[in-house]
Amino acid sequence: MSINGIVDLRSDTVTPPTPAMREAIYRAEVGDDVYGEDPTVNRLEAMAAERMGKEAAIFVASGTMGNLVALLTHCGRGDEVILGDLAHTFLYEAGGSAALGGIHPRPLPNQPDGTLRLEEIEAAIRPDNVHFPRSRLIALENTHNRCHGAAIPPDHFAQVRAIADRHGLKIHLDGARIFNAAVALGVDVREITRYVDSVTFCLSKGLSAPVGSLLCGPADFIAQARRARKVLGGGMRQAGVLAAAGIVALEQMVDRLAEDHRRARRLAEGIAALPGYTIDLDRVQTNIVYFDLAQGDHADRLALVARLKARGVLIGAYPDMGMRAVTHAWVDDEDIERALDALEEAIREGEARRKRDEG
Ligand code: TLP
Repeated sequence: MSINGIVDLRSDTVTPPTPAMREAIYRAEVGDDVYGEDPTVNRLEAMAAERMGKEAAIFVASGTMGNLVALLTHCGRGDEVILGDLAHTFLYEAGGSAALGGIHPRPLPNQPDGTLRLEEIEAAIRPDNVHFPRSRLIALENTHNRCHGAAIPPDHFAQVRAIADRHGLKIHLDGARIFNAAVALGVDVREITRYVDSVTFCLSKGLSAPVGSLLCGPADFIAQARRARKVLGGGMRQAGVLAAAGIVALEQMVDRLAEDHRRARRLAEGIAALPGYTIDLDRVQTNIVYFDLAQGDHADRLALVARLKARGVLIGAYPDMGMRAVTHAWVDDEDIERALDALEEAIREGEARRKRDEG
């Protein structure tokens, strides 16, 4: 399959729209969404709310915007959000909630399975004291990107909910890949989302839509979120052309995520069988595969990335996380074998070069 002949495993965000999405985009009925008059956006929002088991939903430009709108709606200036130190919201969203909302982050160590320790959450909640920020929100993530795409089971959310209720806190879930979690765990997505007040999920990752995410929650929360989205410049007018692809994503692209997980597993097992790489197979649960070079530093990773690119295979390299490959709808079984062949050849070439340079 591949994208323009390239096996692009850098992320599931690279996915172009499917032919069915392009057709739906072409045919989309549109109106001015800032007036609430885009029928396609309205339909997508209703579908999203229903799928997440929430009263209402709002279409936003990206996962980052969905999380930011959620945090701005839950918290005021000087309020505190408790979240994982490996959370996407903490690491990769440009500090938006602090920069734009004056929201104070309280990072706790993410466990390898993506969870937070319950006793650490409890201990992080501030007593009412003039010296402290007000603890307002707990933000979780599922699947957990930096924790190797871990799918976190519903009982963790039930336990965090009990703590939040005891202290009058809200819970937001960054569910950018919530459908990957539900498919991997074999549960309805609502089994997870029932424990959180708000959830963001992305159409533009494994579901293959070109643009967009949904923030879902109670009707009054979403009404307020519309103001926060407007402040951020996210009122998108005839956004029905984008929402149309999102509707196809929800209708056609959820159940097939199991295929991406199966291919990620095949890729991971293939890498484990190759010399020169290390991988923890137990941590591969969904469509994200982290692995690393058995030897070498980040410059060696970048050299490997370049050798893979020359073979038409794109893979990510991170100074603190090693290498990452993400499967998605535009990667088929053949592409996985092609990637494994390229990984084998590229490491051999690197080895040969090193020997030549040494002697
Ligand atoms: N993740 C991207 C990069 O930003 C790292 C990726 O390639 O995985 N939450 C989670 C858990 C995410 O992984 C991402 C994107 C987002 C939020 C942000 O979504 P977008 O890119 O739509 O703003």
